Amino acid sequence: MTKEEIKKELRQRLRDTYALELEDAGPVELFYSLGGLVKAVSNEKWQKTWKNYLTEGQKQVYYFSIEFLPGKLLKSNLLNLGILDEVRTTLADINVDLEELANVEKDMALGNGGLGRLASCFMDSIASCGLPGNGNGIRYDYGLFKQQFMDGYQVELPDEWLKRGNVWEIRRESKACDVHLFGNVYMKRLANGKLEPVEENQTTVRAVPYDTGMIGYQNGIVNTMRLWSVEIPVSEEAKYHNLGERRTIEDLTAVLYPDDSQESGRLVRLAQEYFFVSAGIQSIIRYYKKLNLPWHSLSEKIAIHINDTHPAMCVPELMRVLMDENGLNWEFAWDITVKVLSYTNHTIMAEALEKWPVYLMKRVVPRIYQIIEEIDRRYVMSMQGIHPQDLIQRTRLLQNDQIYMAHLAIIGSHSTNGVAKIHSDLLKTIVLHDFYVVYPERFNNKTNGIAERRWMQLANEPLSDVMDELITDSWRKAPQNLKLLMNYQNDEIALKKLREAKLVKKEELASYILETTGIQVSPNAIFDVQIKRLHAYKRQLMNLLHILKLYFDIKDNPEIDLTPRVFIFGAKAAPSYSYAKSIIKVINEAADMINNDASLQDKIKVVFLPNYNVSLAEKIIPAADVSEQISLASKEASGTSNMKLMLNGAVTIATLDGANIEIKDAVGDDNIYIFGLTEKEVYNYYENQDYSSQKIYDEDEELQRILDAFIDGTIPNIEFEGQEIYDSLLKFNDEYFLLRDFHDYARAQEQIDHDYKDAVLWQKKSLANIANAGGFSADETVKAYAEDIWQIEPIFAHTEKEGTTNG
Ligand code: CR1
Repeated sequence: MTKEEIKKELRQRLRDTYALELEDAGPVELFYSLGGLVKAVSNEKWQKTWKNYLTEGQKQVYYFSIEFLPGKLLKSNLLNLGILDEVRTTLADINVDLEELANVEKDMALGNGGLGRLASCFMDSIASCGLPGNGNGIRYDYGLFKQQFMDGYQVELPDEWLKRGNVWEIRRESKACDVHLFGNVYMKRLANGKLEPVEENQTTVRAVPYDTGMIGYQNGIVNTMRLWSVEIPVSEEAKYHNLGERRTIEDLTAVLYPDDSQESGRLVRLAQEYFFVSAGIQSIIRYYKKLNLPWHSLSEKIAIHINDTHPAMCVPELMRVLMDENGLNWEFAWDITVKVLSYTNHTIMAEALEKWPVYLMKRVVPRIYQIIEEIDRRYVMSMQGIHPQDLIQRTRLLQNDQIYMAHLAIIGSHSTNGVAKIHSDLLKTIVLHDFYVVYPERFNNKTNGIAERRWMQLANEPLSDVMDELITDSWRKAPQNLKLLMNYQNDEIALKKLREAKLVKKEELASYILETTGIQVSPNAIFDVQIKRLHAYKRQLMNLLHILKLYFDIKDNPEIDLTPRVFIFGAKAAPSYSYAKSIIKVINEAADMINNDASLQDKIKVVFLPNYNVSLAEKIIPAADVSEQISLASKEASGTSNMKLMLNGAVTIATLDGANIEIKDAVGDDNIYIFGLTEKEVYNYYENQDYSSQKIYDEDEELQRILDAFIDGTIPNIEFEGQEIYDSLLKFNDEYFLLRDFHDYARAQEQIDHDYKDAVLWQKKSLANIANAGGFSADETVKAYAEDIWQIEPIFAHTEKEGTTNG
């Protein structure tokens, strides 16, 4: 598209939709008009892509996830379509700033954290690698809550992301389907002697899909993310003349459960899970039937991925559709189901491993429960004589009137993977060891990855420009090529350029901090960043303990030689997770105390930025010098902010946990700061039960002073929260070993303080991090899924073989 064409199109759209001339339009009208234009450009490719999949009979994967966190899409779509620069300069010609338009868009925040963002990085990478893959999820009316602080407390406001409408989606009413909930089911004997399930008194809801194009990076591919929204079917409307009853149905897809740690136990959540699973499976089978192939070929055309256990009902639902709706027998349907499905585990935290009470499952999806019971019965039967009784009992689906959803996903699929090497090993050796004994061939590792396009090309243009200059722009298509940067490790001019690029982003963040919080920070200070969900195991509190240590150090010795540091936090706490909310409150109060104490001479500052989300991450990450990855070893399955921060040249301070270990291997010991207990040492404590935080406290004056600050009035306004935290660390024996790891953490921090003073030394470390981040590209991750688990091929490879080109 030429500049003139872009202008002409924009003018036309502004007139048609808003009755406005270009000159009179505001950012909102301009954003929607530009969005419409972008959509028109990508729709053509979208249509070609899906028609191509259909005619070529390509095997496709469907990635089922209850969360997707795409963030804003305007710039990402422009980048991937290859028209970002043209559009930016065209707008500049008419005195419009693309950034201002981009800011109009609301973040699509249909997820809580890492799991949802991973799903969206995968969508970007799947399309960018030319892989035939689609997302399947829920179109929540309200995304993750908007976080504000009032008197230091987190308050949760509704996220009205759809208020102005969503330019990217297409409502596809013709692809809607019915989903049945509740009622009862019994088995009826037919004339031929067969048993057939009869379902009665069900509630039927309509699942309407909204499709969003997932645009590949400059390759002509546009895949589909399909999100389902609930509606009352026209045929049922009369039943819901009562407005209250209407609402109960419409509420099914109203909100995202803002809780990634505790299973909410709510009926609506279970109904949500079944809703998007059933709609997704039905639409896939409808598509498959168009291909006119025998059932045994299903697994050659379709792969379905279960992202964490929330979509685990894919197992019984696919069985139901194959048997009840298409007449297949159990054995045949089971064989197909296992071949089609695969599952990723994202956590070993017990509270996040879903278990549903039998009574609830029976009530919400009675037929699905029947199938689950039968899967359980057959599993137990098939293992008799092969495995010991106690193992069979531990691995079955039904235990203590509960359904173990991870067991369902493992038994009903052909692949179970963890998300980093250590995590996958822990699954095999400890958490899912019994299953590893039963199905060793099903277990594998796929270390998480990130979409460099968003986290470097879009989020950090100054750094991207330096890259182009130093190593040419080949890294934009092939992130592995970032490695070439290693050639500049001893090039002082290159190092200086990298430092200057970082400074630009630090200045931008400093202005943002001033605007949003009123806190003045110096871009010359170390920007030390911890951004992730607020959770005890992630140990934001240990970060605070160290900040308090520095506070006392300065108080005791105002002349102390500290490199000025700004500690930056971004984190939302689940609304029901009161301990996490208390941590937010104490960090905010400590921040106030520190930021307003002139005697500290700005040596340390603490900033808790509200409403951490994808867009805020794009502001913080490029400005970070230090990346805090300090979870208790064994608890963080992988982490992905660690990869994004590394890519942007932050140096990591970390425990040997999740993907930190692989980051350490990639950058080398000199370019990362490792501290703390190892996973083995943690498990030793569990085994020997000999950890005593009280003992550590009693023998350690420094820790006494720091912990006492929570209850002796040193930190103001935290009478309740301070006591709660103090008790968690002493009375309740410090579940995540903060006191045990504290001094080693402080030692590593002191080393950072020291090393940062040597600008060249530091910049070398930073460079090594950028250069070695290519290995954590989600492109590599999804290619590994495609080859090992889904058995799907890129469309290019396919079309090349056929000798055709692809537009
Ligand atoms: C893990 O805690 C991981 C992401 C994506 C999270 C985090 O370490 O990077 O998944 N797990 O794999 C999760 O949200 C419900 O579980």
